[in-house]
Amino acid sequence: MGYTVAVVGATGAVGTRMITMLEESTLPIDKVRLLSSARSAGKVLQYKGQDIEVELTTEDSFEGVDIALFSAGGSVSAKFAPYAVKAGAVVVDNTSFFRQNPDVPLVVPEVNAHALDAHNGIIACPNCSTIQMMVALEPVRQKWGLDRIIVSTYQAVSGAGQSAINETERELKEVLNDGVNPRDVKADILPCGGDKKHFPIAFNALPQIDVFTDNDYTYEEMKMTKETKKIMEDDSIAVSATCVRIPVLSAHSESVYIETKEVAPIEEVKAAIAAFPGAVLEDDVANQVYPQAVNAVGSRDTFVGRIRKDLDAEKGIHMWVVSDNLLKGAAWNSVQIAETLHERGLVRPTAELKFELK
Ligand code: NAP
Ligand code: 3JN
Repeated sequence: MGYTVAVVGATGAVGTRMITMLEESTLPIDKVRLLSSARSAGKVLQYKGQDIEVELTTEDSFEGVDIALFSAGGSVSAKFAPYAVKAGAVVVDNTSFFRQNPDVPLVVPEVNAHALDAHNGIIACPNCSTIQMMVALEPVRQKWGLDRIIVSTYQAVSGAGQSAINETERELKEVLNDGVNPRDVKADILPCGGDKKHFPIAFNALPQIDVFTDNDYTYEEMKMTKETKKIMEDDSIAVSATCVRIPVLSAHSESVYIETKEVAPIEEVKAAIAAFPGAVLEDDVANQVYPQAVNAVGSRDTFVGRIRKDLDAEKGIHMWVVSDNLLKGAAWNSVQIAETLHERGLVRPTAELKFELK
């Protein structure tokens, strides 16, 4: 007997990639159910060449579901994930809603799969920017320890959903085809749907992803700080992030500076990263080999290069980290969590419901 797998948010930028990742998955799957809001209910999507009608998400949607992948925003997970657990499903949630809940493991399988053992029905998938940084840094942390991380991101617009992709494509066409000055392009979505002002992304770089918090960092930046500490199980690692949106459609790039606890020889750092599952070393500057967003699109791996010593700090190292934000950053990490749960015999109903039914 195989599993019944539900995808909540199946019509979105992440949800459509989840369907592809399930098509390619090693999970034994009998049935896939696709869920959305009333806007897309009734629409037909394909799974392995088979037509599947998208259903409206309700509290009763999860009867008979073994694994539910959620990617429809935090409020949808807050409302419906507990009903999925109550119905006997294991939820892999791709939103931030449960990430800091102490009853919820926050998992990048290559880094902390062991955290799955204690799950209570919901497992959180970290933010895309955190995930790729974890894959690059865990092999370094394991061998030399980590004192601090300073990261600047160069994030693709697909991280902000299908509407941001559409907005970027429209703006680029207006500038390139119609000769509109990028300053005069009308923006409705970016930098962030929930804030007061919107700015063009075409030919621009926006140092705002999500809204600002009280300390002048954005939520995206604070996610990187808090999620790193939880995944690496070490509150003492200092993490400061600057998150920037650039007019790339897919794959996030990151300039990462770290200070290790012990001095780490650069060639050994490269070897440790090259040997780590999910990480690919692309570092040969003599031949101009380094990770690039265009090459990472469609891959599940995280590409790491430009690894070099800081010019002044003995324990300082710089690197460039690139990964497909919709795959390892979201859909693949979620399906990989489901595969890992299956391999460990952890796809099972939860006896005690620890999450509030709203
Ligand atoms: P998107 O392209 O805007 O898609 C949103 C999806 O959610 C659509 O399928 C939409 O269905 C569905 N939805 C919206 N409201 C709903 C409701 N009330 N009930 C059921 N379904 C509903 O967004 P996306 O880029 O795929 O991202 C979706 C969510 O994934 C984000 O909000 C975020 O929480 C999470 N995410 C996480 C990461 C990460 O870093 N791990 C990255 C990106 C996104 P309709 O077609 O019916 O509108
Ligand atoms: O902007 C990006 O590149 C990543 C965005 C992720 C995102 C977008 C909307 C809501 C998230 C997330 O996963 O942290 C959320 C959210 O669930 O808070």
